Amino acid sequence: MPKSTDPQEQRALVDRLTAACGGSYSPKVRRRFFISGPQWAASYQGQALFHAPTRGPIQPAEVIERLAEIGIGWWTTHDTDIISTGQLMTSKQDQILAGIEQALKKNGVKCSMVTGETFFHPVWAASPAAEQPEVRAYARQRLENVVEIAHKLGAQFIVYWPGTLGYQFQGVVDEGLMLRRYAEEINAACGKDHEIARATGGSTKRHCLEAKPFEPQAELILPSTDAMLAFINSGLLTHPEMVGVNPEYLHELMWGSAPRAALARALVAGKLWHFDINDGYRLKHDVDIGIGLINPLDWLNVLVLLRSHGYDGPFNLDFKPPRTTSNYGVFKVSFPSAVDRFITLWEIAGEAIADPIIQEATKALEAGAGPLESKDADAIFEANKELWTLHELIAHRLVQILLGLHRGRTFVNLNA
Ligand code: 3MF
Ligand code: MG
Ligand code: MG
Repeated sequence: MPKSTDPQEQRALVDRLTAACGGSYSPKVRRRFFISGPQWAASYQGQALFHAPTRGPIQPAEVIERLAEIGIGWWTTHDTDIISTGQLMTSKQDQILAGIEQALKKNGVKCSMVTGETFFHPVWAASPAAEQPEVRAYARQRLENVVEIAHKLGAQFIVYWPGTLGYQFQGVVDEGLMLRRYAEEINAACGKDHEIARATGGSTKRHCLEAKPFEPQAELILPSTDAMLAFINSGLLTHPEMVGVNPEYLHELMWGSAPRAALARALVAGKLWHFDINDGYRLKHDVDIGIGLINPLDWLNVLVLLRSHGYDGPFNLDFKPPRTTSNYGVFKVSFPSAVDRFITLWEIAGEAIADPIIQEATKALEAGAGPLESKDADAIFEANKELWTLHELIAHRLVQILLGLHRGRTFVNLNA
């Protein structure tokens, strides 16, 4: 039987083994990246449909302080993560925001994004684009208020994850009408943004739509980033130029797609403005695991794409610390290790881009080998067939770079 660890000694054990892992970056290095820590991720208590909370509550000021210590320079929040539904749009809101501004300033942290919670409160049971005009009028006020909060806290980005914009039964709502109604709310938010920007001489925000294929509803009306791009270009928005997307890695994986391809489609549309980073499994629910714990190779490839296209928006750590992690562990292990895996993968992506073998192979593939303008398919195939083996070689090379094998790491014991 291994020796049991006294509860008083468990933190010391976690500290010692965390240090023994090595591979961590200093807060100064971590702050160089546009990485943001969500209030809701840090304060998630582990509750779910079948799960009671395993962690105690934590106040926003403390979250901001802990993120600052780790070296996470940006903070993101839902309106109701910091202001209860009843206090929104009252003088209590101003008071709370003043406290938040103070905490941010004191810790050298900036608010990069504010988002409206339009999924949790019972009022959203039929979605923020429900049939009832009073629900929608309330939704518009809520979104306009989010814009006000964003201006107040100096956030550049606003995210909309509608959550319940969907249904359990088809045939009950008219999807076309619902899309129009949802557009009216986004239009109201963009209008408010223009109004505030004009009044204050500030600039307007980047409004980013986030999709999830299912959960909490069985079917969603805007289930993917592609659907959001189509919605932006549908003609229903009065300010499509102000609206982009916030894909979430796992949300794309959940419906079985290649997240990298979804990101590429947003990139070429010029709409990839914000990115929720995490990890998980295909065709399962939203497990929100920390980046790189499940699909490090896919993550490497995602970051190669983003680096190659010069993506310079935020990387928002939208994950959920697991229920088995304590309040202490959230800031000792969860957040720092997620940031460090991100930075390492980012650096490895840089290595992959600069790798002479991948570069030479890619150049050769792009140069091709057949006669141009030929109408002879067989001749084109014959001319290129040896070249195309390089696809598999590049895939192998990327795994080598991920595992450090290109630096000569081999398992000698097995070779002996
Ligand atoms: C749900 C999510 C949300 C959104 C958030 C931002 C709670 O799966 O990912 O996180 O990211 O609402 O608007
Ligand atoms: Mg998200
Ligand atoms: Mg999610």
